Amino acid sequence: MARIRSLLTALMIAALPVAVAMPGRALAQDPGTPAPAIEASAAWSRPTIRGGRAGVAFLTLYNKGAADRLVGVEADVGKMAQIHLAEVVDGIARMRPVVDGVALPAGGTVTLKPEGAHIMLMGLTQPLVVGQRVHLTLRFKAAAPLAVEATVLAPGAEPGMGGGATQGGGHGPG
Ligand SMILES: [Cu+2]
Repeated sequence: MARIRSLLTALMIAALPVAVAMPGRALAQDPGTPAPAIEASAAWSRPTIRGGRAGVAFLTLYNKGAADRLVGVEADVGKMAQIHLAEVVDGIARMRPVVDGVALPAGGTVTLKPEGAHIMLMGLTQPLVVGQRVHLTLRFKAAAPLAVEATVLAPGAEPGMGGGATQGGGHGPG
């Protein structure tokens, strides 16, 4: 009997640290969905000019995770949305679709803006009016799709207030 009792004691002592450690481990494993690796902020759009069939949208992306790329976008207005790059070539401003996406460096902030990469809303059947919300779905090479709401701001207005006025710096000349 003594042997069994000591064996039981030994088992209990061995089991004790495990039992104590369990609740801590359970707490450490958050069952909730992980926070998205990429955050969007300051999403805005512009009202369309009378009869205009194309709109634009801009936003700031903060990539908390590993290096990624913004590779596509969908919008709830118009027939299709594209990622465009505005650039000045030989003194002439022009824009073209970005086929390989926009680089989002790890830990970096990239701002889509009128003079750089932007979201083009094409084939609009209704004008975009001030105060309207445009719902965008951003698609990335690695990260999960991200739903973003862009507010149509009055002409001349930009989301200057509230921080996030970071330089994009993603596209150097040449
Ligand atoms: Cu464009």
